[in-house]
Amino acid sequence: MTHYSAVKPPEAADDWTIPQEWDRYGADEHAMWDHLFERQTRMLPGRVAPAFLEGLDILRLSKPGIPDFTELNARLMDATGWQVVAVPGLVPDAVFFDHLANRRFVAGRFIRTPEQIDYLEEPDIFHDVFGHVPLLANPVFADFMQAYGRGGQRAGELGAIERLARLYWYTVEFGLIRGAEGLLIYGAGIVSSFSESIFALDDPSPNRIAFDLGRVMRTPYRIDDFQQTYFVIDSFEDLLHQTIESDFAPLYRALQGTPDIDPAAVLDSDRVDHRGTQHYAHS
Ligand code: HBI
Ligand code: FE
Repeated sequence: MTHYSAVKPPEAADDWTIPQEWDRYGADEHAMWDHLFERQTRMLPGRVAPAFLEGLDILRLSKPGIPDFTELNARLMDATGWQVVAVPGLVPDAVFFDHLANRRFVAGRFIRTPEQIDYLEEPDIFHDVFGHVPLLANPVFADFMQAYGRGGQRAGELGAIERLARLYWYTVEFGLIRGAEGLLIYGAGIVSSFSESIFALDDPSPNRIAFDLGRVMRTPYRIDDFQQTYFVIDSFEDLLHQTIESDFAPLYRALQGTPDIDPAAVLDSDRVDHRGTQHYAHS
C-alpha cells in the first residue's frame, strides 16, 4: 500500500494521465535507457521466464532509446488489447485500479539520473515499461493484471487493499516462477534491477517458497531493500486460477485477526524450494 498525500498536478487529466511528450527526452535520457536495456537483456536469458523474453520484442522499436508510447501501444494493443499511459508518479490506489481494470498500465515518463542508476524511490519509465510491459503482451498475464485491477476496486470496499497490495508485491513486482530446469524471475521489480536479478535467484540469503494466496496476504514486505522471501508460482495459468477465479471476500474474512508473518519466516506448512540463511538481512 502506498502512503502519501497525493494532490493531482494541474496538468494531469481527471484520470491522472499526462502526455508522454516523447520529443522532449534528451540524448542523455535515451542513452540511459539504452544502457539499462542492454545491461538487463545481456543478463536475463536463462534467468527470466520465457514469456518475458517473448514480450520484449514489442519494446524493440524503430527509434533508439526510450520507447514512444504511440508506437508501443500499437503493438501492445495488437498483442493483448493493453495500453500504456503516462502519469506524473504514484497515483492513488483507486485511480491505479481503475486503469488496470480497463487494461491501461500507468507508467512514469521520467527516467532515472546516473546518480539513481541502481536505486530510486519512485518508479521511472525503465522500471514501468521495461519491467512491466513485456508480460502484458502475454495473454494469460494480461488477464491476470486486469483481474487484479477489478479485485482492487472490490478490496477498497472491503477494507482489504493492503492484503491485495501484498499479492501484487510478491507476484507482479517480485515473483519467481518454476521453469523446466529451475527457478526463473518474472516480477518487474526484479527484472528491471541488475543486482536483484542475481540476488533473487542465486543468493543463499532469501527464502524461496511456493506461492500460496492466503500465506502471501499475511506477509508484509519491504520496499527499500532486497526481499527476504520470494514466492514461486508454477505457471501464469496457475496464478490466474488461484486468484482471479475465486471471490476474495471469504478469504479476507478468514484472514481477519490472523497475525502477520515475519517476512523472513519459514512455516511448517510452507513448500520450501530454498530455506534462506538470511545472512544478507542480518549483515
Ligand atoms: N501508482 N503509478 C503508480 N504505480 C503503481 O505501481 C502504483 C500506483 N499507485 C498505487 C499502487 N501502485 C499500489 O498501492 C496498489 O497496487 C495497491
Ligand atoms: Fe512496478
